[in-house]
Amino acid sequence: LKSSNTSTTRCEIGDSLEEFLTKSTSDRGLIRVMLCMGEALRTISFKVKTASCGGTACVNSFGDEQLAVDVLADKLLFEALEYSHFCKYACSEEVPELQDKGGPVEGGFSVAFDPLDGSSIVDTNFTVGTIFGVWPGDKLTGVTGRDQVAAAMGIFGPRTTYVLALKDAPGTHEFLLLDEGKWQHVKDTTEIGEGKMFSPGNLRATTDNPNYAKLIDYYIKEKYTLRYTGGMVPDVNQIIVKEKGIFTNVASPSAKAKLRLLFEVAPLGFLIEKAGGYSSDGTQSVLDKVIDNLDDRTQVAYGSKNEIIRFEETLYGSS
Ligand code: AHM
Ligand code: MG
Repeated sequence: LKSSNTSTTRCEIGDSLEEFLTKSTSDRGLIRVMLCMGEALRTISFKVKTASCGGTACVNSFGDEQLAVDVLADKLLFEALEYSHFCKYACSEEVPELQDKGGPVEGGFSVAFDPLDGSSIVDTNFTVGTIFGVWPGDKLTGVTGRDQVAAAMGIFGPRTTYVLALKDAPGTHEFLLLDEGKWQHVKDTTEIGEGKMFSPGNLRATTDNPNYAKLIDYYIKEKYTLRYTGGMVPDVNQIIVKEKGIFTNVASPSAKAKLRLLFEVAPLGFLIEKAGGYSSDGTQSVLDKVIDNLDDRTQVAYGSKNEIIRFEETLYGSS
């Protein structure tokens, strides 16, 4: 792995999270934000294992009210950002309003997150995850995904991983949560190659989006392997880990775009593009879309270069 342009030290597989971050960027504030978020992810991973209810608070066998796991994750992430002392505004998909966390504007960051993407599939024991993007200063609107200085996802499956990318360092990097509670650097991804694997979201849109139906027919005819969990975090993570494939979530008049640009699509776009992959809303990279409102939604595809070219050509006849 090549080190960042701000440091001459080589990052190595096996490094701790702190070692990796210190070698990858000289921005102490950003290191602090990423470490604090790592602490929150570790706690969320334990809570996901035992908190049994999604959506609303529930009562345990002792009669105590327990927070639903998505609400708890939300709280832990806001607290971690405040504790970092470098977060100006924090904003969550759960309540899309800016919260002032007291950090500086100059040298500080604003962070948008989806605390627990796929919280409705916790009880079925599917993999779920946290998604977040880090922007410099105090703006989360009027900016694009390309303005991010870092993005990450926490993945709570058979393994707990923290997958992150920094603007200053090449590649997207996977950290594994070890038994002793430390994050260890286990994988770099710098290229997404070609391979017949598809992950098709919002298939109900194929009923009144004939071009999406045509794209899906192509995957079937070409004998692509179907790998879709209904959780965007594991579905996108498999592209980074397997270094191939495509994820689509396409809209139609009757099945509108659901995924949020700020909280989900832009951070995952940053991770995919830093990993050597491509993203598209049908006509352009999702990283070039201006975030006008905190709640903006979009259709999206992530994948290898040729898959994204095919996606754009099939949907709109250009790329
Ligand atoms: P959520 O943020 O409410 O959990 O919804 C996002 C999830 C994504 O993880 C997934 O790709 C998508 O919703 C699936 O949606 P659907 O089941 O409606 O097709
Ligand atoms: Mg979500």
